[in-house]
Amino acid sequence: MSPGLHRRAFVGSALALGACNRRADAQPAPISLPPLKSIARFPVGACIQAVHLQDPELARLVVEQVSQLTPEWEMKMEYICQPDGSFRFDGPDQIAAFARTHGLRLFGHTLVWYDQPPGAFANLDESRVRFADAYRNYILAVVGRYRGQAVGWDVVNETVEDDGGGIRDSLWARRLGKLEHIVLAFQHAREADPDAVLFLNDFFLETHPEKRRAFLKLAETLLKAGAPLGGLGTQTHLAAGDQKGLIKAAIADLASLGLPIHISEMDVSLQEGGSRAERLTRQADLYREAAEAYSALPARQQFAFTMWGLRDRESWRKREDASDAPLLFDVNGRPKAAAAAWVQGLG
Ligand code: 9MR
Repeated sequence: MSPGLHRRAFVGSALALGACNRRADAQPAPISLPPLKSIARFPVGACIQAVHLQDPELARLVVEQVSQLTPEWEMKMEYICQPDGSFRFDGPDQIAAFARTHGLRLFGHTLVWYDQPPGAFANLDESRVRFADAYRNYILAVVGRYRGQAVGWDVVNETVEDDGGGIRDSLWARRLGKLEHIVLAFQHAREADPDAVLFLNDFFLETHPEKRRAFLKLAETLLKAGAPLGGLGTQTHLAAGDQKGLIKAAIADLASLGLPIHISEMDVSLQEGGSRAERLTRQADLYREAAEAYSALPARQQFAFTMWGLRDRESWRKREDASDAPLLFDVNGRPKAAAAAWVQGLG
């Protein structure tokens, strides 16, 4: 059976079952899908926290469904960098070990984030350690530790202003320079790992075209400055009320530079957009559109498609609003209509 037929047969039966049940006004029928990674032509990722791996059902779902893991927070400065300036790696090491054991790719997230300047950096005694040296040392230590395993890194996260105005203010920008701290971060990451693909990653690139323009302009500036930028990450945190067509336009636009594209954190919140049933339909439509748009890219630009979690139970958005359900699998790990739509979008 060709992969296409395989995919269509499963999706067809899932959608047909759903339709029968709507007529009977019963509980939605269970949706049966092949593992996402078995039918996508590109790596499929999910974020994870080390503590979540203690749940055997979630661990099983992860191994079954995805081929790449992004640590949800344990590779960030807020976790690694301790108040006295020392580093801890127990959480990210557990995730890296799990990925190795199960043959999954590891993706590093994230080295420099305006939102996470730890006290150790903010209060650095520059008479003892230069800020620029501490910055380089941090990046070398973190990237170097996973060298040979991490296939890529979000080197700089969320650095573009939402109104497209330019590079955000941050501790890093103030101390090292707005553009300079970004160029340096890419250079240090490259020094630590010659093979990892180095990403600029941001959010709202679908819903805010002016931000997308600024993001692309920054990418071009970095390339001209000789920064080893290797890919563009679009987080793709959407809401069910978001307009149709935004994802396709964004992916096509982002791909115009020719760099690999990572859909790096997709989820679709139900917090806005009509009745609950309408929101679930819109959610499925957006997942389908994302899979279609990503599938349309040339293979060399398909780095990976990552969801910001697999089960609704672990989603950061559910922690903010208990009624939210932004992911492909419900709280019990059963595939939702959104999962069937995503599979359908693969073509
Ligand atoms: O989902 C993550 C949540 O568990 C963390 O508490 C939070 C702060 O570290 O970060 C969340 O992930 C964010 C990601 O790192 C960057 N893009 C936005 C994500 C959702 O806030």
